[in-house]
Amino acid sequence: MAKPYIFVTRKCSTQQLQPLYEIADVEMWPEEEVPCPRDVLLEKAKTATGLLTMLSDKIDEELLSKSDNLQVIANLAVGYDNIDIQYAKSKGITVCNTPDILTDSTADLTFGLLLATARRITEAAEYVKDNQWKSWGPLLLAGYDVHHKTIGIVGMGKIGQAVAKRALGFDMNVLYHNRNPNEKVEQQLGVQYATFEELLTKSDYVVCLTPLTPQTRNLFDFEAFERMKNTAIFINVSRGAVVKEDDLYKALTQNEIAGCGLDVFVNEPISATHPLVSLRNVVALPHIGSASYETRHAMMRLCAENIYAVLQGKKPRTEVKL
Ligand code: 8YV
Repeated sequence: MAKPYIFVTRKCSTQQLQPLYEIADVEMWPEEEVPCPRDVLLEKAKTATGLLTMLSDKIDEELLSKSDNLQVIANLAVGYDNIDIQYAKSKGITVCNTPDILTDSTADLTFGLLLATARRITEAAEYVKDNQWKSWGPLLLAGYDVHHKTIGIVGMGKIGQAVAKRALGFDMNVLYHNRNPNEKVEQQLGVQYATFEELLTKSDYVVCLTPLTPQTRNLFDFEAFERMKNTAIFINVSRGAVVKEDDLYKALTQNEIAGCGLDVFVNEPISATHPLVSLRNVVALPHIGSASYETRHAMMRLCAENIYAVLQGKKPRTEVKL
């Protein structure tokens, strides 16, 4: 019997994918940073038994309808808004993601981005590197305090809770908004539920960690930014499309808010000419929420483990449920 064929859409560590090589023919797109072109992905998917995909791969009806051998898709991310889950399920394809193992790394990055934006850390480091440090003034590169301020977390899932724990370590007052209040989390962490509007009005730091769904698309529009304090800082580590980027630009240039830290954008990758990047009070990162060696390797191993399990007729560890 022919071996299963697995296509991996970006260069990953073969060591982390080792179990797959034992049971399947594994082909990997050779580039780490250049995405596999759409036509190549469509072609490979036609015969693949398994796909190991990234967020930038659009796994839609066009692709899935022609992938008659496909049994499993393992997405190297906790989010899966790049995959038509409903359609995949209707074809009997198992879809897996990588939850939990990236929670702490993503929370670390979120808090780091918050600190960098509030205290202008990246700007200050560039100031020294650009040889601009010629003298010293009492308000040179002054930013905003983080400790003892109010943070409002939109999306109190696992990453939201991990960010809340870090915020509590900085003596912050923690508000959160979620589809439903979570009493257990409130009791465990001492955080407080707020309506979306209340959270926007009261928070010094508004942190977006909600998944992208039809309900959360464009959630942060001009009206939302207008509600925030003029000294508020907005942080987005979820998905770019949760924000109306033109409205965010307008809010920043009209001083509706004081700054923002963004790890995600509507169309990634962005270039240095992106209007938001041109602003002094914006810290922009290239979607690196979970990008530590330890976590990305663990994510690769989990993807491999999930594909392996499905191909052996077993239940994968982390299947996306509808
Ligand atoms: C991914 C992410 O690792 O997990 C997610 O949903 O956004 C990141 O952690 C990255 O986008 C690679 O697919």
